[in-house]
Amino acid sequence: MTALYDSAEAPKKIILVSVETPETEDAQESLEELKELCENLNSQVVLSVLQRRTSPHPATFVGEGKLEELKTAVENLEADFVIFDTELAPTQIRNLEKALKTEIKDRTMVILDIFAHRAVTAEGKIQVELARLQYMLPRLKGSYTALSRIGGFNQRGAGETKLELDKRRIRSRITVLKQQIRELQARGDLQRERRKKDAVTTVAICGYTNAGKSTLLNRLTDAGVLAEDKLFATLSPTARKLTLPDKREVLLIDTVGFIRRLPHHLIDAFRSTLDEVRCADLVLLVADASSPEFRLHLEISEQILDDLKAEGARLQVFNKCDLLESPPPGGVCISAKEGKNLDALLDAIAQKLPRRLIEAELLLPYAEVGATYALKKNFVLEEEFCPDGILLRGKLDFPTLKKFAGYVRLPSDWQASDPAEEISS
Ligand SMILES: Nc1nc2c(ncn2[C@@H]2O[C@H](COP(=O)(O)OP(=O)(O)OP(=O)(O)O)[C@@H](O)[C@H]2O)c(=O)[nH]1
Ligand SMILES: [Mg+2]
Repeated sequence: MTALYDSAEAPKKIILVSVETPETEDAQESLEELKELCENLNSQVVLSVLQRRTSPHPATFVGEGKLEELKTAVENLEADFVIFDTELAPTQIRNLEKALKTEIKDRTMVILDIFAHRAVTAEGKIQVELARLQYMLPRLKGSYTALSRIGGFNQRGAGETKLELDKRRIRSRITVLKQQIRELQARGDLQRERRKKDAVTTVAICGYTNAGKSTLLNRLTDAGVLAEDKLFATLSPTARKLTLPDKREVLLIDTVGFIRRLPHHLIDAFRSTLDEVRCADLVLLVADASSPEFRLHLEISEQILDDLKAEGARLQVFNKCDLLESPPPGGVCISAKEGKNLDALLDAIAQKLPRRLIEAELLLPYAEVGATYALKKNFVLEEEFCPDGILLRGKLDFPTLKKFAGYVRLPSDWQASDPAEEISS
């Protein structure tokens, strides 16, 4: 399995193949997307083939006749790869390699190649390596060159014993990587636990790849995150503090993009990254509204969020509205690039975010009595006049709690990590 690169070398010639069945009605759109994925890896698609069948052929994905056509096309067009828009079974790869006499890839492999190429942080690299190895392990026999991109495995001649040895090495590498990922996950859990204790509210920016998520984070917080016109530019989460119009501070988190048929190995391997999304109080579902497919992109993103069991509220954000004549209905329309309508977005975020209320007592000296009016109006349930001040009991939000920190008396059994009662603000 040779990886595709987006380097300066001559583009690889590629033939794309898909099968449309009654179950896969979006085959054409998915094929277009695969083409874009390949072009992100410096490849030139020389032919796209879509076959309609009631179901994919179990042995070769496409039917016999189509296979013959493909064989001729590979020869005539001198294709370097034939890429199938699906996740092929190991035996299908073997059969296809034998029949077409060229290297075979599938959609999962292309996505893994992109991720491998984009991974910069140590965390990203571990996650991608695990996903790749898990994907490759059952496919090793069919494609012996699979190991060429993985460090630490030297390739001598092929052979059953060597293959078994490599498999064992890969398995033990997988065990090591899984352990490292568990540690990352534990670190993430700890961080979230601490945030919860400090009543920090988190907002995750999610959505299809290239929707403008990193651009939005940069625009709102000067984060300086890499934002580029390429798929999966961001793999590791970046968090920055953001102050909302109502003075609340939240943590805004940019993270990995989604795509249809996101390989499940990647979802598993990126669990620690995706935990940020799963646990966020609010998810901003950003879509590129200038794409004719953006409603579908939103649907796919929502589906992935459901699969992840994302807990937070959701807010649809239609980005790139600078490219549109009239804004589409149903979401907050913005232009992250041009900074348009961001005030409305911030207001919508504040409105959607649950306000955490913490039960507390305040012993306010009589000199501070002026503050009681605002407090009583918003939070106070009871008041009592004591010799050294007014004792107020009620539920406060975190900014107020911070403001009056010097006067606050929390109940003795109160713990900051208690799930504070939440109401919609
Ligand atoms: N016209 C226009 N382009 C935008 C806007 N927002 C982002 N872009 C462009 O869209 C491309 C992708 O932006 P990113 O911010 O990297 O997108 P992303 O969602 O973070 O993408 P991944 O990290 O790859 O998932 C870049 O070329 C941006 O300049 C916008 O409001 N209008
Ligand atoms: Mg990004």
